[in-house]
Amino acid sequence: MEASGVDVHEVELRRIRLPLARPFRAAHGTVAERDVLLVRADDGWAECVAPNAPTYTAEYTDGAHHVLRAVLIPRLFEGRGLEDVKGHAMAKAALTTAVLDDELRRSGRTLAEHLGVTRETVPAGIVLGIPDNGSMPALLSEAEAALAAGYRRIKVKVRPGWDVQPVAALRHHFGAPVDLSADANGSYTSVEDVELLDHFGLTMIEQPFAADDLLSHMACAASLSTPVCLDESITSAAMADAALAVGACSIINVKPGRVGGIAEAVRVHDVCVARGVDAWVGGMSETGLGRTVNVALAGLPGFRLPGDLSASSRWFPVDITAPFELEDGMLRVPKQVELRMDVVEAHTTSKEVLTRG
Ligand code: NPG
Repeated sequence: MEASGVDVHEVELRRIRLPLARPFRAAHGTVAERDVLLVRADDGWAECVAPNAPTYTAEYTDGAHHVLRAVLIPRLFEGRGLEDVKGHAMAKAALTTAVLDDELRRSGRTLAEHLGVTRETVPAGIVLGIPDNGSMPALLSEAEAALAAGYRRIKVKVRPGWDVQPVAALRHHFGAPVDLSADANGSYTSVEDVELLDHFGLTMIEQPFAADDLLSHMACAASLSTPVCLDESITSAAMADAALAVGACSIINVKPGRVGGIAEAVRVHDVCVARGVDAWVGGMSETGLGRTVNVALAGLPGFRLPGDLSASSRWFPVDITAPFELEDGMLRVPKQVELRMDVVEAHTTSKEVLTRG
């Protein structure tokens, strides 16, 4: 499953700046454009999902760029594994995914084929950020447009002070059948505050407490009837197994970048299947390149809930691949994806190539 990279001759690190369709605000900050690090290993490409700033987890674009250049790529060229390097999951994921993409291109296979995915489409879900000035009409009209577009699930970003009111408004406005979740990105410090969200028939409450606060998640999962989902806390298959074993959550959000690559993401999926719990694929406002990985992965049978998998236009007016589009609330599992090199070039802010030997 893990790509070896023994044959890779050169690795390119390219930074591009892509404006978002509109600023996105969550408990971990506001982003108006993405500073994306693209990694090319010979003919294979991957997107490093590290955000601009280290406010979601510790990783961020400049840090990932540095560790790739100074540590990970030299190790790849020396034929040493990346396992001895602690942390830096998103940087490792980008490099191993680029190497895998190179191997798949050479063997003419798609990522879905590599993963054994046979589903042709996966359900799409959308995330609504915290609107400017906490405007409720703005939130409701965004949700309205999302449902009209066919999204199968709505997730709303919450934080203390922006929680009960938006969740109640969405539930009241759209009624019980709408699949609604809330994501706190670790912004709560008391179980009582999270309990206020327990009366709206949410499909889940995601990551109410800090990533390392498993005890509060256990207390929360025990006291709420709404299922608790973990995102930032789940850094590996072992953590997923542990969090489920101690009852810190009953649903897991899987992001290949957050867990260190596609192979580990599959292992997290397998842990969820073995424990019979629901899982879904998260998103990090990826370009079409990262979205390709997420949508293919979401085709695995254990991903039974709609993920944070949106049409490209939700995030980018101009994307670096052909855009993903909704088809009756579903996204098509991609075949081979080509980069639009003219768009990549037009948005490039830096480029460097490291060569073996
Ligand atoms: O649909 O791609 C998407 C974005 C989903 O809200 C989303 N992601 O906290 O999970 C998150 C959040 C995120 C975005 C995290 C960017 C980090 C970076």
